[in-house]
Amino acid sequence: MTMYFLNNKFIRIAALLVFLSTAIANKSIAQVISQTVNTNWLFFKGDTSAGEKVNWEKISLPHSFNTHDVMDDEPGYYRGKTWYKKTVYIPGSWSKKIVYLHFEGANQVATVFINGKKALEHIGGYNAFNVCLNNFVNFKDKETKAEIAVLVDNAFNPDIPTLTADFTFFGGIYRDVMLNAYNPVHFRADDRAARSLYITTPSVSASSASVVVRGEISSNIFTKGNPIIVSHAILDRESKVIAKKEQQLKLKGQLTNFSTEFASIPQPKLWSPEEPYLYRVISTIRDAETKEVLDEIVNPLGFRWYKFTGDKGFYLNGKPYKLWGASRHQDNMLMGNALPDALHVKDVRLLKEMGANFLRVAHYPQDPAILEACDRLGLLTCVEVPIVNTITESEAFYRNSKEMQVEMVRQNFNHPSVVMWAYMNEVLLKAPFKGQPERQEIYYKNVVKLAHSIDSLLQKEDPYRYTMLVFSSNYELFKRVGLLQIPQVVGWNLYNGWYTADTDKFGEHIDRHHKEFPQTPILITEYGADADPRIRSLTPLRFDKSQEYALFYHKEYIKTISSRDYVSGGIVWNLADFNSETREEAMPHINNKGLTDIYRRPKDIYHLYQAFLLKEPFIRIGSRSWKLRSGAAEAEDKLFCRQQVEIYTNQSSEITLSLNGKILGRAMPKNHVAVFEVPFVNGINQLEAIVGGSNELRDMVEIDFLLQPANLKSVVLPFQEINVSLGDSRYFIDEKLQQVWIPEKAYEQGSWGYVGGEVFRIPKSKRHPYGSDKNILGTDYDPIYATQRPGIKEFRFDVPDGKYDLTLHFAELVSDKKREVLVYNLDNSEAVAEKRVERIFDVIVNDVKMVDSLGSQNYLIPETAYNTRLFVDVKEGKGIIIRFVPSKGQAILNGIQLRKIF
Ligand code: GCB
Ligand code: CA
Repeated sequence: MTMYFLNNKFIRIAALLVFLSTAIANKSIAQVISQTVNTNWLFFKGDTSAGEKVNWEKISLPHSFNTHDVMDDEPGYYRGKTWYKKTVYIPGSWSKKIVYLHFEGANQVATVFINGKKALEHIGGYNAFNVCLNNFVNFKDKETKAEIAVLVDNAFNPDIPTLTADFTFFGGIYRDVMLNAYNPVHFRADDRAARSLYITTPSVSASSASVVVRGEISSNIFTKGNPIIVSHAILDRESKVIAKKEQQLKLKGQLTNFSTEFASIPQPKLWSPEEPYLYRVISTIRDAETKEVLDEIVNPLGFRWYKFTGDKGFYLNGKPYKLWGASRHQDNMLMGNALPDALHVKDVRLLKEMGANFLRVAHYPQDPAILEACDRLGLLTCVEVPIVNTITESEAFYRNSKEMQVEMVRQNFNHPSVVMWAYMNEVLLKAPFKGQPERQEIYYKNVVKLAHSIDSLLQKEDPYRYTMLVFSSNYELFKRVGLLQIPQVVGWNLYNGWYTADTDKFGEHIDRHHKEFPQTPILITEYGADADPRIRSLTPLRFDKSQEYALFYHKEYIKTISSRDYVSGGIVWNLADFNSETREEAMPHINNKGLTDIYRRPKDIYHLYQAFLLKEPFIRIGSRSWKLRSGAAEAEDKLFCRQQVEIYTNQSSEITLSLNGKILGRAMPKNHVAVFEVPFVNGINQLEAIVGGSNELRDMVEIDFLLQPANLKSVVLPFQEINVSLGDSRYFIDEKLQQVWIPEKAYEQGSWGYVGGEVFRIPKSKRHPYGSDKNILGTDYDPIYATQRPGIKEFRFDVPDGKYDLTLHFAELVSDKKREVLVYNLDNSEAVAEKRVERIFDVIVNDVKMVDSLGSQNYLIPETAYNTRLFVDVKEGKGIIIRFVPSKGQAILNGIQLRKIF
């Protein structure tokens, strides 16, 4: 008996083991296999059929073919056909699977060939697309090869947004490519390349939330009529199942719909930027008979409710909530748009660490890693399609625009961070048909018609989120044609104080809109000022590209936005400096409006926002990246130079600043900023700022100051070197050479400076206070060469005797080269035609004609840098006198450097 029982028990245990192991085996079958196929691709830049004998380059994805040609001095970059190819291996164990090749994005038209057959053409550079391999490959029980070739073309195409914009249309397969293997019965994988499973939360409150999960299941004709069970489990952060629903369905053949509602989840933990609590929804398909798991998907779920209002701005989870954040482009220095996920995530972190709560994913949908990070780290977002500046009045353009919109919504649907979909950016900025008013009215009508149809399409695709259209400053026009009245939220990109004078006009603009349309919610979707990370100024001016002007500008905007309840928030343009190939000015090809530079190193404005936004105690000494400084000693016996330093903090008590261990003074922060005059000494200056009593906070920086002697013959402070930018009132920091350029000044006895001439200004320029706005070719030191002193008579240095290294820098800034109106020029002024100037002059150094007949006939090629180094022996206490003697036109000088050798 005992024996029998034992045996029986043994059998039962054995049976259980068998059952468990098959259950585990079934589970593992259910796991969707999703793997990247990024390595070992072959690439060819050019127009050839796949397989032709050409030199293929070995590359890995993500890949762009415009990483370097967007930075060189040649205008334009490659926009045309390229080929990518790769052999993909389908293992024998996948012979019964449905296998998709999934592209996260390729710019901008991709045609995929599988084993030589055209499988798909996808239009648009910023959404995913996929192709089912089963239609082209005969899977076998042993490994099967598939030859993949992709024709990627980023040529201008009038039927495809974006047509023109202030960013670069990098071509390439620049995001991940995956192989995804499913069972024949699976959640649909080709709903515009999205998995067809859409989660909404129709009602959420602190006490209860509802959840609806709907979608489609794909299967084949052989499974028609088979019963399946679709279940959805909601798990909290601890992976505890808090709700579960299942429904039994019969497969209909190719597609079977499902929809499940969780009517009430009690006391949901809410998602917010401060507490981004994520639940997970695990959705499963099982065979109703065998209970075998056929497919399973996990999605994030966040419970939050929100509204945009006309009078009180945005509300999150029942409370007024001001949005602060930035827009973001997806490129990086010399990488184009081809970034590994880690760099995408890093950007989201940067924004989060600034204290922001909002990311505008501009001007196009970005890598999936972005929204995943926003869900996880807590940032609200909006995503938009890249209809920028203009449209084409063609059926194809309308169709492509709408198709992009649908792809965007479906592919990014299950992200709690997304609260808005947007669809046009400054769309009347470059309206065609200038001078044909009647034709232009028709164009406006077509834009309005497209806007209407996109807006209603969006509301149909996703009734739970807001629609937004983003406008530039031309209020009258947008209102008159009726565009302003279409979206649920109006986004304003306003640059008063940048492209146009006067920051005060910003407040007036939005107040007017609010007065005329009090019901319409307003978000400031863009504002910003260029700040070249190398340029500093103690006398900042609009368009001088200095970090200091950007600070002034942002302080003004923060004030205006935060003092108006009706404004939903302020979104800075842009998180980081980004590539815009057509740009010229101080840093050609780069838009410098970032809160960080293109390498993601924070600028001062980033720290200003930290002080303004962060909740945890914060203090930072401003201009921390201005570590190399220079200036003249106040007097021969006053061996210091006073310059201003700002301290940023969110504390409201007194700040103490000390220099090299000695207390300099105390100041109360006003609007998060305390200002100190620091008497910098020659060499290392250690600054330390301290705030607070018991919870003391401190910050320290070391600044290397090159103090110029007041009298160059000084023995206590001997002259070493000096770098001066002519026609300039800024400082230029050259980190590579560890040099600082300082602004020009007029000559004073005992010191240095120019004699004669005037500051170069662009005739009739409404923007640049001085200097040229051109890309100076052959140099990275554009700011030095773009400023100049025409008519200069002399430059003098009253240096002591010795041997000197003297470098003179010149660039002809005037030319008759025809210039295009720059795409990004928001003040819409035309390029002014110039007449070429002729000049010839000698440079005479201490009575020796060292440069004979420099001029337009030899080295002074318009818009091109020219410099020459000379060696000077100074004797008999005469110092250096450089005379510029013209024989035709005026002499010029753009920069000068002097270094004592011994
Ligand atoms: C804008 C555009 C953005 C530009 C920005 C600028 O209004 O929306 O794409 O980059 O201005 O910096 O000019
Ligand atoms: Ca200069």
